[in-house]
Amino acid sequence: MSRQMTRRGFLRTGAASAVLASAGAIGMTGCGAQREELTGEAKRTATLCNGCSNECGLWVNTVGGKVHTLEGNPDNPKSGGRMCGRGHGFAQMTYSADRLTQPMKRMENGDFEPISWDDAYKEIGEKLTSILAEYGPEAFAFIRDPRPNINFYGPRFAAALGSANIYTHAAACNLSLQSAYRHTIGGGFSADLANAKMVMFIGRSYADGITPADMKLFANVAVEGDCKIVIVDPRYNNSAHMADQWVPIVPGTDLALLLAMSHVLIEEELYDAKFVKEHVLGFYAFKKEVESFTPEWASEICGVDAEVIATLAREMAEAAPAAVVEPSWRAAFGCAHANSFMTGRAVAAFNALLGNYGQEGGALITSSPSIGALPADKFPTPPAAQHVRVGNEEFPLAVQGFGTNLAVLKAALDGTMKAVFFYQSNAAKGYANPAVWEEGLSKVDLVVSIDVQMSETAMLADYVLPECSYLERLEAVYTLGGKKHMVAIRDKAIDVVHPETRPADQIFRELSAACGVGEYFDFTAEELVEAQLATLGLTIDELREKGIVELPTSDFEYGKVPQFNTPSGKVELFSVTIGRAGLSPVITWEDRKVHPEEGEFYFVGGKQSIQSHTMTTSIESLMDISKTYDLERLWMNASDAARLGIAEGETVEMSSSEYTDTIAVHVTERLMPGVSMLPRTTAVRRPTFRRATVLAYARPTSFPSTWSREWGRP
Ligand SMILES: Nc1nc2c(c(=O)[nH]1)N[C@H]1C(S)=C(S)[C@@H](COP(=O)(O)OP(=O)(O)OC[C@H]3O[C@@H](n4cnc5c(=O)[nH]c(N)nc54)[C@H](O)[C@@H]3O)O[C@H]1N2
Ligand SMILES: Nc1nc2c(c(=O)[nH]1)N[C@H]1C(S)=C(S)[C@@H](COP(=O)(O)OP(=O)(O)OC[C@H]3O[C@@H](n4cnc5c(=O)[nH]c(N)nc54)[C@H](O)[C@@H]3O)O[C@H]1N2
Ligand code: SF4
Ligand SMILES: [Mo]
Repeated sequence: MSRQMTRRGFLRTGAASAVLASAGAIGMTGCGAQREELTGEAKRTATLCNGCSNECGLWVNTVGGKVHTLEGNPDNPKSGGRMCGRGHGFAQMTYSADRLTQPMKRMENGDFEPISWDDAYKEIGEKLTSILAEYGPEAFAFIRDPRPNINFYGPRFAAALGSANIYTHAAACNLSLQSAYRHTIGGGFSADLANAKMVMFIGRSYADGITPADMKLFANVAVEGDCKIVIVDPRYNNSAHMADQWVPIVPGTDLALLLAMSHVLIEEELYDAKFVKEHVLGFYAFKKEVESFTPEWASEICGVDAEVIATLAREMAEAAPAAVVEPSWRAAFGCAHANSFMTGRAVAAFNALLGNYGQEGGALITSSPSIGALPADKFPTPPAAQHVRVGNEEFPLAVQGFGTNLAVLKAALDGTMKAVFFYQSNAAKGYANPAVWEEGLSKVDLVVSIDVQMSETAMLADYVLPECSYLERLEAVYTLGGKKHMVAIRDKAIDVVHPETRPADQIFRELSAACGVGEYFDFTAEELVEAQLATLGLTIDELREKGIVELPTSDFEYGKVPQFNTPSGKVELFSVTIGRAGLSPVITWEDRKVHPEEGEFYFVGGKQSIQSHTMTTSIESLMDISKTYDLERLWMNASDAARLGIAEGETVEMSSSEYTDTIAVHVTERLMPGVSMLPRTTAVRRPTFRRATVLAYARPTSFPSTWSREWGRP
């Protein structure tokens, strides 16, 4: 106990300074080479960060029409008055020399040349309409990062052209996990960390894959609270510092742990029998299935001691219903492994055995507000597409709202996908198998990328359309679900820095007209926001003043078992739908697809707290932090390093079935032996960007005004 007190005492200072580092505002236009005194009128505009999918609420302070500082909006539950370093850093994109400043067209020789907006629209419109006429609307696909503005414009654009092929990046993020929750409990859930007595995080690190409000809550609970926090991760991640227990696990075997913990609850009758009787379908089939999944069995597979597994299960049962396995996000079972879908089902099942759904400190299933129908004369709805979305037959269990972009890649490779548009997506570098995306896109007749910088996907496009940065545009309204229902605004804080960049609403208005379907986009962003808000009884001025407004529509109540949106209305441990799709109808064991052979390592990734995917790699200040703190090394356990005679900082060659490269090693005790870990973004080597780091090869010393396709390749 005294050790625990000391640890918590120590953490108090540690966590406090970590939070402080992300609090408040930092100067922005002062970053980088040109420090500039700002003069003129001071203004404050409500907006939402675009540095990652958390969309934190911000106040942007401008002076004389230039961005001065950013601050987290305290009323926004996602930022809780804070921003993370990435948010401050990514805002610098607005003034970055790496910005796209005009539309670009790829020429026959592969180089890019500027083209006027009018010519770009005309050429894209002609090519696209002739593709649709020849091959039908199923030969066109649209891939986007799913955020409210493009969730409005993207599907509308595809539908106006008659295509059902609309996808998100989820097949590179959390599609397996979300699909598992969809078919087991009807949708996603959140962990009520603030009120829990015990929480298990499986491959989820709030201190690495950051969202500021969650990070603050985590630090508070860890330091002040009496909640037991368990981190299950092959590495001692940055959240583990604040946790009570680190459980190292063989990557991709979390399912064995969950099944064995379920075995213990059932075998020792520690589960919530009342909840199971009333709200669970397929309990007896599951019980029979897990009979042989003892802690000893799991231990052999996942490397966690049998006694530790049994104890964790008993402790969770003891703390239930204020105990929960957190839903996790990407790395562990978002999409990484052949058994990710099954692992997600097992998480949902274990929580059901705890009877924690809807309970204080348990697993919360909440609703989201919805915007009402818009006036049909001004905002006509395009007719429904007359074909089945490409991929739906092959991947029938994928969450409908996401779809699977892998189906687009497959159709591109087999030559049936003729036109692909990307919005705020860097599939060719950021999803998986960049070489395969490059091959696939090279077979597509028309590739269009809408981005703010010349991404690797843009490098493979025929046309690149430069959007203005998020600080320079007004967008469709953002609704936030959860215990409270809210609505937030991303507003225009400054005029465009580069006159030839345009916001998405304008791009779709003009592009749709060039494609002959302009009648579906005949409104401005302001008109759209006003119409959307009118359905909620709000005005744009109200929202502009506060940045975020609470709606009275949430009916969340602790202690109320939620409605499970499954065919049976129950938690489905046995699913007819899943069985029909050719997978095991009952939750059971499945192995990960590959295991290392002699001399090989397991390989995992984890976010760098200061980087977002590929998109921050051209932000100088963020890259400086990564470099200064050597965050871009390949982690290796000290015993492995000693065996191989590798010293800290030494450069090694790493090789997989897909890729070979050299990298410096970080020798550490914070990783299980036999596992290697590469922080995300390290893998992004970009000769195209002058500020990109970790470049092993020569790169242009000055930023070129035209881009050569060759530079896109290492
Ligand atoms: N800094 C930063 N924060 C972000 C983002 C970002 O780009 N940068 N992006 C946002 C987005 S889009 C997402 S999806 C989330 C992702 O959030 P997370 O999924 O939490 O992100 P990661 O850091 O990739 O993974 C968390 C941990 O999983 C561990 N892990 C890897 N494989 C396994 C496994 O098989 N089993 C177990 N138990 N653990 C494993 C890793 O070691 C790592 O410590 O982050 C969000 N926040
Ligand atoms: N190895 C590895 N791969 C991963 C992950 C990992 O942890 N490791 N994480 C995965 C996860 S969780 C996710 S969510 C995906 C993310 O994958 P993506 O959604 O593709 O994210 P990024 O790679 O950051 O690319 C986003 C693109 O959007 C552009 N952009 C930024 N702001 C704007 C804007 O205002 N307008 C427009 N039009 N474009 C803009 C950026 O310049 C960038 O080119 O990556 C996945 N891939
Ligand atoms: S977590 Fe950071 S990068 Fe993501 S939206 Fe919030 S402030 Fe921006
Ligand atoms: Mo993600």
